[in-house]
Amino acid sequence: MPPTVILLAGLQGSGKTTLAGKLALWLRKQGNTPMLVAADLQRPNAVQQLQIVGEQAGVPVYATVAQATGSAIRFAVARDSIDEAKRKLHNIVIIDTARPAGRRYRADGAGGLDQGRGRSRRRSCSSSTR
Ligand SMILES: Nc1nc2c(ncn2[C@@H]2O[C@H](COP(=O)(O)OP(=O)(O)OP(=O)(O)O)[C@@H](O)[C@H]2O)c(=O)[nH]1
Ligand SMILES: [Mg+2]
Repeated sequence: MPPTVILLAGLQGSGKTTLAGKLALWLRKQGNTPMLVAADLQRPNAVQQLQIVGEQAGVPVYATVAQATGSAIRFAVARDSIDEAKRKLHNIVIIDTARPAGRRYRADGAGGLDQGRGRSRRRSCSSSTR
C-alpha cells in the first residue's frame, strides 16, 4: 500500500516544521511508521531544524540537499522520499516545505499558488494560518 502523504504548506514562520514534529510524534505513538521529509531548501538551516525535530520525535528524516533554489529540486526530494518510504515501509510521509520565493499561498486555499498581490490579503492569509 502506498504511504499517506501529508504536505505542510503555509507562510514563512506559520509553524509548519513545529507541526511536522508534533504530527510525527503523535502518529508514531498511534502505531504508525511516519517519515519526515526536508523539502524546505530555501531557508538556511531549515533541513537541520527538521533533523532536530525528527530526533526529538523519534522519527527518521529524509534529507538529501540542504539548500537549493527553484522548485524542481524540492519536487524531486518530495518524489524520491515517497519511493524511499515505500522501500522502508513507512506508512505516512510528512513533507516540510517552504513558500517559494516571490510567491504566496492563496488565502482561500484554492489553486495552490499565485503571485503576491495586495498587502491586506497577505495579512488575512497570515492570520488565518495560526
Ligand atoms: N504560539 C505558537 N507558536 C508556534 C506554534 N507553532 C510554531 N510556533 C513558533 O513559531 C515559530 C516558527 O515555527 P516553525 O515551525 O519554524 O515555522 P515554519 O512555518 O516552519 O517556518 P519557516 O520554515 O521559516 O517557513 C517558532 O518560534 C515556533 O516555536 C504554535 O502552534 N503556537
Ligand atoms: Mg519550517
